[in-house]
Amino acid sequence: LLTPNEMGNIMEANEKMGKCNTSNRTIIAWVEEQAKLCQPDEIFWCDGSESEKVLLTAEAVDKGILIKLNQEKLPGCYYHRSNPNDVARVEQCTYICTETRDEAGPTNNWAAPKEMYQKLLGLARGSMHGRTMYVVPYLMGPLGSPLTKVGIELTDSIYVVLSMRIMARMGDVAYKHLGNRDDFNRGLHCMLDVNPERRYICHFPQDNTIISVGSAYGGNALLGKKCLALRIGSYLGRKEGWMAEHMLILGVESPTGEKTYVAAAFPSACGKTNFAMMIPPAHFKGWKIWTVGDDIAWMKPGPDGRLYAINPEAGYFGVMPGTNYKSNLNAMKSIQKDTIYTNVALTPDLDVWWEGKDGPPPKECLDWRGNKWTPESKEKAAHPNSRFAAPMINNPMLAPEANDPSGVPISAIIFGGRRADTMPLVFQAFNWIHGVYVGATMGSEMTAAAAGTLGQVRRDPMAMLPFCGYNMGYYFHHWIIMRKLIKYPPRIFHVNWFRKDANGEFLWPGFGENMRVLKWIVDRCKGRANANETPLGWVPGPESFDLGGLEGYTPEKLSQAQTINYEDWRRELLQQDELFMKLYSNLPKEMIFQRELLVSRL
Ligand code: GTP
Ligand code: SPV
Ligand code: MN
Repeated sequence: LLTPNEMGNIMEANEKMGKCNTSNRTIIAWVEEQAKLCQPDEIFWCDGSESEKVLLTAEAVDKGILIKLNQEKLPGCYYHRSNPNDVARVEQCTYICTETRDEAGPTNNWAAPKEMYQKLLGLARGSMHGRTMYVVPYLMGPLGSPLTKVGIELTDSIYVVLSMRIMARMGDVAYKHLGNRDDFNRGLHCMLDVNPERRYICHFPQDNTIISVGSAYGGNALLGKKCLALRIGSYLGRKEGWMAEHMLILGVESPTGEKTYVAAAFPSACGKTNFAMMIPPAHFKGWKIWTVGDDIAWMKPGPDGRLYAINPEAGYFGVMPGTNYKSNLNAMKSIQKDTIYTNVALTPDLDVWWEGKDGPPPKECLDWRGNKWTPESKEKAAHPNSRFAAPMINNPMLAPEANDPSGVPISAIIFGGRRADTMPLVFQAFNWIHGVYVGATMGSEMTAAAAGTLGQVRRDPMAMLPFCGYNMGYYFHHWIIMRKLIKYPPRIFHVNWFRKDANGEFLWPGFGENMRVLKWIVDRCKGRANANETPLGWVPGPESFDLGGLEGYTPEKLSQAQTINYEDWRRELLQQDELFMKLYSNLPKEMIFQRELLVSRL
């Protein structure tokens, strides 16, 4: 690490560092205006350079915001502990501020823009006294892609700046993409006193503006991710004829070199990162899975009539607990360098630990709160929503196409929830509209990714309940409309890795073994696998689902995982109705029709 002296030298050597580095007048005027409001002691304009990273990292370490980890084991890696009250997304403090309440719809918190601006500006006023305001320009999407968007985030958190530089293409590259245009997303992020009482994550889609105060947690504070790429993105997508989705993107390569791309929407902490980085079991010799993205997909019909997807991000903000060399080798390889670990445990030799890591727990360490922890402790050492932020270039199976401005053609869209019962392992929707219905009625148990009740099943349409930036009824309609714009629509599937038997054991081994399900899906898309019709959709025929090499797993267990229990489905239909009733006046009639069809098939 640099001494203050060396740091001074770098500063002197690079006089430009931190100085205004854009000639875009709209940006300069906007930053000045926000600075007048927040009154920081200093404005630091980020350029995304290596020397800037060195300087800001040193400052974060100096201020105790980051702890430098054991550089022999984890080069370039740092440790962060959040305020214990600030560990997850806060849906109850997240608002869509449109002119009318109807535009935000019944599934979002709504506030009138005027009133919310007033409240937020009141909170932001003078809030950066004694602090630095960082100007963080970033791209969501590869340089030069027509889908790519520019955002500028003003923040008084170095942790946010350093995380943004991992998660997005950050720095001068964004000014280059923008040129003299003024259609950038305006993001303001203020730490305030990190008090849940003064925490608001607010979106003003009509102004392309985000204001987030009182939290430094990823989904609340890294404004490019959920706020821009999903909430504002979905709003823009509806206006402009594309889709912003909470989906991973992966490429399946067959032994003959054929590549098939798949996008999958699972709710938060329900397996996207794991699926996107999956390693096929030995039985699938010559098969490879390439990661394009692990959380967000922007999709638009291409000139050849297929649906093309890009991953707007440049890094992975992944769930830490349960990540190990067996469950997710590529994630483990991705976090060995240049990674920020948040809210895991810290060992005496400055290594990190979390529940589910390979090997025995440390005899003693500091837990995510900084308290002494031993294996006898009752509390968890790592927070259940502890996370890593790692650059995607670390992933050995990163698809080169992740940087392709035109994206990848999607053959299948997969929906999936975390369901202990009711939902079979896999089925295929009969057609696009039926698939939209399957996505619209998705249910999933709540996880630690959001503050709230754990384990409760709730409706989470297309895994977008917390992320749809407008009325969910219009969103379903947009999905239906998109069918008309896509000549060769992807096939739609539903999966559930989490079904349990009467003893509470998973009925499906999951993780790498999900390749078996994926293989069937790919084969279906290519017209190579047979299927049986059920009331829910098509399911694998006995010869088309490969259980080879899966020791101790029987076809009986598979059929248990695939069971359609009619009692369960009567209950399921009632639960689906709760969401439909909420959306009643804006629900596309196609959804009601699909429901009637399902009832009659059941
Ligand atoms: P977000 O980053 O919150 O959007 O989550 P994600 O969808 O990327 O979830 P992730 O892949 O990080 O998985 C979250 C949890 O699900 C971890 O605890 C995993 O161990 C567990 N998980 C993932 N895949 C499987 C699976 O196939 N079977 C089982 N049983 N658990 C899984
Ligand atoms: C999720 O909760 O879906 C995440 C983590 O991917 S966060 O970006 O923090 O929202
Ligand atoms: Mn997510």
